[in-house]
Amino acid sequence: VFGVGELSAINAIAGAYAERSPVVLIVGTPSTPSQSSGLCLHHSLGDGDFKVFANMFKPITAARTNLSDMTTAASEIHRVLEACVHESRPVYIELPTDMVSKMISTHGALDNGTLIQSNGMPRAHWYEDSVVDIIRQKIGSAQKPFIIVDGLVRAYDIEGEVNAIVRSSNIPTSTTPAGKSMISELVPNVCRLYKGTAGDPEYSAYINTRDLLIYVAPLWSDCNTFGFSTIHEDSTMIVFHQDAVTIEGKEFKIQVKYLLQKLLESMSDWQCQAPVPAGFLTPDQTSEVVSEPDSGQPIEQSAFWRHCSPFLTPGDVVLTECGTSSIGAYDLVLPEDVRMVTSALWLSIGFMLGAAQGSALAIRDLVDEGIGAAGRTILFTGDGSLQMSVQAISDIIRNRLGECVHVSSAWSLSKHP
Ligand SMILES: Cc1ncc(C[n+]2csc(CCOP(=O)(O)OP(=O)(O)O)c2C)c(N)n1
Repeated sequence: VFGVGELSAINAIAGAYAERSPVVLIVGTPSTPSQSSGLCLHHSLGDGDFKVFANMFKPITAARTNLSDMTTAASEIHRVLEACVHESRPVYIELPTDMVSKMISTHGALDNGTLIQSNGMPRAHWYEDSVVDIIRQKIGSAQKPFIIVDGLVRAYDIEGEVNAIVRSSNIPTSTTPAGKSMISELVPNVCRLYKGTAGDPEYSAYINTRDLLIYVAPLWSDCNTFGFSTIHEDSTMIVFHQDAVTIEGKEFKIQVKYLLQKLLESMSDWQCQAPVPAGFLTPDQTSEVVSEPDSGQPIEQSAFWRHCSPFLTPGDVVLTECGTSSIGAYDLVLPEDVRMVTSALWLSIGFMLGAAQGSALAIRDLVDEGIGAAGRTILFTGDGSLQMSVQAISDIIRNRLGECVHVSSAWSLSKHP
């Protein structure tokens, strides 16, 4: 609903814009005659301005349209959906009430079953090979290369390429909080999460002394970089963005998805020989044993999360709400094929319960349509955040999403170290 409804959603849409989530916001607006005659309608500001809310969404959506013209409605829907997928960001569609029952021509619309490809930018074929050569040469001549996989990998649709490079190259690799679950944590060259100055000083020193850092899809927010401490000198980094790669500070405009595919091909006969010290590997690859908590003693964060790890199984989607839950969950050890959803930039409490509902519903739909595997949705949230959107539990019950498991971090857990 325009005005009141869309403004209730504006925080979530801004978050989706900041964190690169593709969302389609469809707003039911007053009929076109009511709008053009400037009536004083409920849910409006009473001044006859019906564009005011759409204008508020301008800075936080990739594209907008008002379906007020039957002749262009189909092509307009196509245009905004394309922007949504290409930019992996929200879009905004206004639908006046009198247009709902109109029949429109499908001219300009997507053909049935046509998928919009994630990357719309034209390929710069003519220098792809030279850029691959430069990168390949830098990697080959580095003594101590290291890969950091960050949070925008899925938004850039390069998860497959990045995983393949990590596995085939054997280059020691880590993720940031936002990048957690973008690569399998059980691959032998995958190390613990990189927490910069907030983490183990020996591990940070090890990464700081790498002579080449390959940073993929960075989300360089204060929280995700632990006060910007995981961002290294330009001169030691190759940074892959969506449509550019920066090599030692020099930027090349290029579609990175194709660049990574060519890089993978060019590196098929090469493997990094630098071993990772065992202590820096993900804990499941070591013999580290977590002792049982002492009954009567407060449960410590460090033990709690490690004890939760065996509960996770392949196919699960794990959502961690802002606050203690998201920070604690950095220490979960994820089995193969577990997707983690967290926030590392917008960090608005309360959205994860609704997101968990959406995740469970999406998994069920994908299974029903035969295009996805079954898996549980597991939410870790604090009691404060839960209260922000607790009514989403009614949707979980209504949709019979029995697989949704909610763990509220109790006072005793969150307030004790
Ligand atoms: C919409 C919004 N309001 C306020 C904040 C500031 N904030 C961050 S964490 C937090 C407390 C969350 O409490 P709870 O969910 O119980 O988490 P825990 O105490 O376990 O960290 C608040 C108020 C925020 N991030 N988002």
